[in-house]
Amino acid sequence: MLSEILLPTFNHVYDTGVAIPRCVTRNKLTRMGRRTLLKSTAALFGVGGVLASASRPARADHYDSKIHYEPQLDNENLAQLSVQSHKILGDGVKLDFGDHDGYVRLFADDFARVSVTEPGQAEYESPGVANGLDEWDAPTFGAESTSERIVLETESITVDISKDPFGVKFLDADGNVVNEDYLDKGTSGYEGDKPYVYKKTDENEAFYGFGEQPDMGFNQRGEKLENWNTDQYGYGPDSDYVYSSVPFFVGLKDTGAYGIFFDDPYHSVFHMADESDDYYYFLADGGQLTYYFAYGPEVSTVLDRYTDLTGKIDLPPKWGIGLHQSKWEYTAQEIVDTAETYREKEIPLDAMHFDIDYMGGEYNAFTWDPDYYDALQTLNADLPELHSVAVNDPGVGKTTEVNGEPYETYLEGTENDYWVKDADGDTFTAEVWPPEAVWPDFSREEVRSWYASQHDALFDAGIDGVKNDMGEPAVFQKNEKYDWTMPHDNIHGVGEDTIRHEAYHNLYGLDYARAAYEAFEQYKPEKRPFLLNRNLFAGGQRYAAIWTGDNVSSWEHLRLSIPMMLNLSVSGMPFVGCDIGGFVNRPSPELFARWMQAGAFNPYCRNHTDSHRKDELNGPRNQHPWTFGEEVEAISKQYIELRYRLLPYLYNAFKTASETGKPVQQPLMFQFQDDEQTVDIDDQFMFGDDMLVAPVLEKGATTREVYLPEDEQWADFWTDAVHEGGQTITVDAPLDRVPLFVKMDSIIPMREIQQYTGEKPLTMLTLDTYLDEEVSYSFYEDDGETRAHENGAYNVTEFTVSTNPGGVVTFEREHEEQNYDDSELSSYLLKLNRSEAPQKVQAAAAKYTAVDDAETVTETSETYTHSEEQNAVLVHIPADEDNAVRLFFNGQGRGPQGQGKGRGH
Ligand code: MIG
Repeated sequence: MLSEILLPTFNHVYDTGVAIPRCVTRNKLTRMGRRTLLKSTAALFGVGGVLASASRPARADHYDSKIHYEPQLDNENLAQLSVQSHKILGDGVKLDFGDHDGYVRLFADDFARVSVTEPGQAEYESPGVANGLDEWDAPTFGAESTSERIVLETESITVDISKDPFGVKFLDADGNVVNEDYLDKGTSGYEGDKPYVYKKTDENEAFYGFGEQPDMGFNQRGEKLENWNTDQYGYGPDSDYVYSSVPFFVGLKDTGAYGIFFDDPYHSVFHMADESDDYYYFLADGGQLTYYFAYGPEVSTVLDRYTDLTGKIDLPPKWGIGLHQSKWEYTAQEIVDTAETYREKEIPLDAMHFDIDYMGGEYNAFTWDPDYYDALQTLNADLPELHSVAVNDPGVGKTTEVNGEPYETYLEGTENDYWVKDADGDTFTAEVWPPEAVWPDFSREEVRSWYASQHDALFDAGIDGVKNDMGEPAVFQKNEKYDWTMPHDNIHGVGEDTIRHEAYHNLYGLDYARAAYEAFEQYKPEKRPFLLNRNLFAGGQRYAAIWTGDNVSSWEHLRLSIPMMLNLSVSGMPFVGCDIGGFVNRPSPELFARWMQAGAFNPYCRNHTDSHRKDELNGPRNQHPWTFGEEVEAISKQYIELRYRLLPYLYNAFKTASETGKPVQQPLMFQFQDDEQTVDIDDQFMFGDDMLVAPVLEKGATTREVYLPEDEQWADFWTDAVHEGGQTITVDAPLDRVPLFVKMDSIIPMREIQQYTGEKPLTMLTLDTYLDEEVSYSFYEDDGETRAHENGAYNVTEFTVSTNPGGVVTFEREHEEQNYDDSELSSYLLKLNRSEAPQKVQAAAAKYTAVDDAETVTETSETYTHSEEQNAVLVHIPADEDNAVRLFFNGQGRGPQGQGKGRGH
């Protein structure tokens, strides 16, 4: 019974072996009142009066298994479409199937869309699409038809359409079939209301993407994947779906890569050769059959096209990619204390999160609990550089007053009739964090703008960023078709434009993000937004970063986080992170250290954990770097510092992501798709283009196997040893070491450690250089926080370092763009790794001075030294040096070691 929902039960035992208690009924809690409960809970757990904030216990439903409804096809009843007539259009062809229409549109010479519609119906473009058909210029193409086929041909692809049965085949310019309908069961079309497509596959084809999937494997061949946004507390590899939906995937086979985006927000299911090695298929519970096909053959081209369609990320503010610290049910004082402890311990930190505890009354969005409001003022006064992020929930408390004041959000929304309706057309009311809540109908533009305008309550208080939670939307109730959300027959929209919840469900979070994004445009137009969403649809990357929700502090989840983030990255969402340390339960010291080491390389880097309720049962009260003893603290600090040292490199990777959709955290197959060994690797990744990270994911491990992709040489970041690619090596990985490699011929731009991203201007850029033959790097710089870069206020400097005959290494820099006037970058510290001492260094005829130690080089322009310890040459080059700088080595060709292919260490 709904009214007797229980607290967490012992049925959920995580691999820490600790069960979560089920003891008190919800009814009893309500009767007891929250404050009483807090006291008694605190007494029970022996934590004294520390739980000062309002708190309602985690709900049983969170832990319960949910109904699993899954749309399925009746295979006996598939469509048999055939083309009866057709008409060539300016950008493709219109097909007449009699009872349906069809369109194949060419968006670009390597990008097409296939739709099957009701007769006369327009082709569907979901709100996930940022740049629809109108934004593209049709490519030049040739069209031919015979009685059997219609063939459209662009410079890159041929679309070969068979008329009877209707089937679509994509070929590359050499005539190889890249992708083709599987026609043995019928044609693509509709089974009842369900659109579907069957495609041929062969055994060697791999599949990636599919948005947020809680699967241990990265390659999804052989898997069934579903998309239905669901609040899945403590999800695991057996969960059917989690918080976000991206019905897009990349197929990789001998002809290269291609992508398919099934633009249908209904509950969708992808059967990726799970039933047969000959075919895969995808379907949805309703909606229109519309999918996009992007031809590679490079994975990067596919992602670029897909994000041309659905949008790229905004370049984040720098503080958004520093470390964030968070916890549900910090007391107000703990938020301040935690931030201050970071500073005392000199562990870099950019942002503190205010979880829902800050809200006034019973979790009323856009109101404040006075204690938390005061804490924010204290933080902003004492640590003005620190940023703050407020967690928001879409459920608006059905109450006319909060803190004795009129609750404007509820009152205005009600007056304007902005809430989602139930099947009868009445305002839908249910429990979420507020005991009775209503939900803004984000499908309506005026509701989004109004909702955006509510954010002054956060921004005026001094909040900088927003984390949108619970937008699946999560609702604390069971239903007929799907649990823990709205009933599927709720209604969104007004007038002619109404749709049922099940048609809109997967878009709710996207439009929630869109509304919050608009809040930044309304109130902080100059600044870049920082918005983090749990719940998105395809295209959500253009509004928000994403984190993978309520993971668990377990080794399994540390391992799981990597393929989850990689597949999100391949789904157009490169600004991704997981709760470092795990959300549910508490990690062991070893697990925390390993997670911090891996998490320092997450594109979005946040330590976050669950409420105090489970502390006393499952481990320490908090999950801070210093919670687990000195050793773990030192390790955490070391890796957080490394992230901050790598900030110029990381920020540049974000810049590229914002331009091309390229992942910041890349699966190995992204750059090395021709190396078959990489296709299944799900426990390693590239951090940016040049660093390979192989986190330790096993309890007790002190070594780890690392696969190094072929046709490259790889330098061990810690030892400088160079290894040939195309082999698996075993490396030492004591607790303080994450295996880390740098591709030879790369420059990693780095800087000094800061306590937060804007602490010190960038005056000296270290160019950590791993030279084999020649390397170039384009370094991007801007103010890191405003939108001025969108109007050109940025600099791009290209560095080239090359080896030349006669033992000369040449450094050159070229200013490619110089429109950011506030740059204070005045020198480069060239660090040429794996090098012996040069005889001399000079720029044109001007000789640089040899000095004894690294410190003097750092301080003095036009000097250099050789460091035995670092096995590197350091050269201090002024930024206005227009001449090439040459390093002359003794004799013939005795420059950096590792020069020339195949020289090991
Ligand atoms: O129902 O705001 O995923 O990050 O701390 C749980 C409290 C609500 C779930 C989020 C988590 C957040 C928590 N929220």
